[in-house]
Amino acid sequence: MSEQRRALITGISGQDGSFLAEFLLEKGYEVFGLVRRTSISSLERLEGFEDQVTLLPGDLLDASSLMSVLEQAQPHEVYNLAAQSFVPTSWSEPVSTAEVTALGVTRLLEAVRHVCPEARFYQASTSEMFGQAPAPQTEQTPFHPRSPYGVAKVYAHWATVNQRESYDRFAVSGILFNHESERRGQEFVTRKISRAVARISLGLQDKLVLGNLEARRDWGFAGDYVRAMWLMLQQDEPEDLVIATGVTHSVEQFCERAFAEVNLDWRKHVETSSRFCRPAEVDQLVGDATRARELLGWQPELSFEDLVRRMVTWDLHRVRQIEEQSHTAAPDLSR
Ligand code: NAP
Ligand code: G4F
Repeated sequence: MSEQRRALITGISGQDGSFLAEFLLEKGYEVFGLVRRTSISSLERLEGFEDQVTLLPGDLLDASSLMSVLEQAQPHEVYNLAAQSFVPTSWSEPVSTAEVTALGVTRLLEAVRHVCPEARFYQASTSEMFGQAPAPQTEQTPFHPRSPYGVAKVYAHWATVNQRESYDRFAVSGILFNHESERRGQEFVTRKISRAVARISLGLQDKLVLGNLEARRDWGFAGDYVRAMWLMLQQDEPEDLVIATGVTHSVEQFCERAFAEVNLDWRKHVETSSRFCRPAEVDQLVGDATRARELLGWQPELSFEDLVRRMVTWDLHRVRQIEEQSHTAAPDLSR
């Protein structure tokens, strides 16, 4: 009988980490997740399968913790999904973003090289690295990042390529375009919209304030994208790939679609404010994932329309649930 495969996921508490953990468990992997200490638990996304994964304490800022986690897990595959991933925060905290999102990757690559050099390594790269480069963007498109986050990810991308070229390691960088789900953080625009649509339709708020409505993104479904991550590590040869749907929509179009799900006119509820605009914007992202289709046989399954419906439906359910709980909760007299 062959040995059970072991995978270590950094960023397991995040959107992608939770989908990837579920995916790998279904494939029969033993799954380890690196989690950092937070003042309140950030493991909500692992609800329902938390007891099937082994969580190990560590932080991309702390090299010794990475060595210790790798020694305990002895993984065959390492998926580095941990990052300070919210683009606006990278302007308010550029140095800490670089520490985690750029240098953190070097710390992890070096730790893997010393502890388990045979482990295959996946780096979560991003279409933000393309920035203002003309669309459609492919593996050959030169990078022109427009945020400290994008700059940090370009460093991490090349650090991964360099480990591959220097030490003949299986290390790859997946250049993923925006992917969303009901597990997306509430500060990202799609989830901000789907949640507000739910609250507005239930009469809990009236307005939604956004920034640039003209920005265009190639939005896919996170569940489809973690499948591509795994496929990239199953190839005979390591290769960096673009993962995208090839279809782009504006923030305005996302609003229109989401409000239409609850039969509301987005124009009556959406306002804009410069507060949510960025010092430098990425105007348009559209990925060409031809190479991934050829090599991995990968293509997205959920359409833009189904993605929006899924997110709005989930938020309607969730907001109703929270409302019901707040009305039925008994006062806590013990404090
Ligand atoms: P996410 O939901 O923001 O998750 C980020 C994860 O990183 C969380 O688990 C977070 O842990 C962890 N983390 C942050 N700082 C850390 C540190 N110092 N040490 C250890 N862990 C740390 O992001 P996501 O959307 O799942 O994205 C996953 C990865 O793909 C990220 O690297 C992101 O930059 C990249 N990416 C995302 C997209 C997209 O559209 N979603 C597209 C391209 C690339 P806590 O729970 O403790 O905060
Ligand atoms: O949802 P966003 O914050 O995602 P963004 O900046 O594209 O970054 C996400 O995707 C990247 C892949 O390309 C990842 F690497 C990154 O980690 C993250 O997951 O913003 C999308 C667009 C932007 O153009 C922004 O200016 O929506 C625009 N927008 C308009 N109003 C807004 C808002 N974004 C946010 N977050 N909030 C607004 O109110």
